[in-house]
Amino acid sequence: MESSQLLKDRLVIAPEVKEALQQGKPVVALESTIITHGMSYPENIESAQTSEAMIRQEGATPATIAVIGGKIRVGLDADELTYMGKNSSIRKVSRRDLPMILAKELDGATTVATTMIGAGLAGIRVFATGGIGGVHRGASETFDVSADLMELAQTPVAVVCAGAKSILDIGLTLEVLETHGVPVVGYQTQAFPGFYVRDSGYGVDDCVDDVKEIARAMQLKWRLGLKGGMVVANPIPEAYEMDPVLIGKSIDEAVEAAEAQGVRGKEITPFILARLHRATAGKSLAANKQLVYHNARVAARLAAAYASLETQAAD
Ligand code: PSU
Ligand code: MN
Repeated sequence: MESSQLLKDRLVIAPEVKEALQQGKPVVALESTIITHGMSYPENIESAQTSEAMIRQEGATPATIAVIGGKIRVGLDADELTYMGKNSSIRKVSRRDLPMILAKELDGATTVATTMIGAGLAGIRVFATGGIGGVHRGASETFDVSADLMELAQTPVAVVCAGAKSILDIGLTLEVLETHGVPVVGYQTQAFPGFYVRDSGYGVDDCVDDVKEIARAMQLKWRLGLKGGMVVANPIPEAYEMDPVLIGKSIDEAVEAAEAQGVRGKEITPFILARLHRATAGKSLAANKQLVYHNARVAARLAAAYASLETQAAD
């Protein structure tokens, strides 16, 4: 089979998303691991639907990405979204898992890495999520470095996120991004955000106040043939920020519990997230939702700015 036919077969772009892309309108990708492994039912569906609604409010088209029945779906309808949200047994699929999941025609929840792959194949350049994966604490022993970072090094998608949780080693995560040539831009902030908190204690390379400037950098990067993505770090709104000391303590405890219980590999991130939500009596979940909504809004504005630059260039 011709490779283009094979791709057509395995990459199913929802009609609404396809039309928006063909017309050069803004589209924002969303991941599905946050639905299956990042939050539990029914909050996961509520959060996914609200994120899509935020993107629409800003005049862009949302495209939640997931693998269903061995096809990469770009843009889910309400039933598909509910299906993902209700099936916590769906596998978390990162780059290395994708070939077998497709070959076996299974379902899979896409991480930041695989969502970037789907977005890249579909021609979507902006993606909103909560936090990216990174270098785990103790990685010098475990080698646990999220495939998200290597994806950012090679796939041309800008990822709007609230930084990364301190379940990770933020300093090492930023080092790896630097090594791989991934720009880390702070949106209206000098500090690299720490997910639940606005400042992780680390800085960003550049602070940008206007999404147009980020769009310009994306366009230049890709026109110059510099491969890979960008991290757009967008801090949680002040009103929803958590107490750094309290959340820091809960995170330390969750990381220790994961270690003590021998949780390994791809199970670590979901284990820690679920434990945190319980330990904070849902406060971390509430913050998590709000920061995702904020990222969705900023991503939609960025996608609009980028789409408008690209249409001007085409005229
Ligand atoms: N960080 C979060 N929430 C999440 C994730 C990360 O704050 O839900 C998910 C994302 O899908 C991310 C993945 O791509 O976890 C990273 O997993 P790992 O550390 O196993 O690479
Ligand atoms: Mn890992």
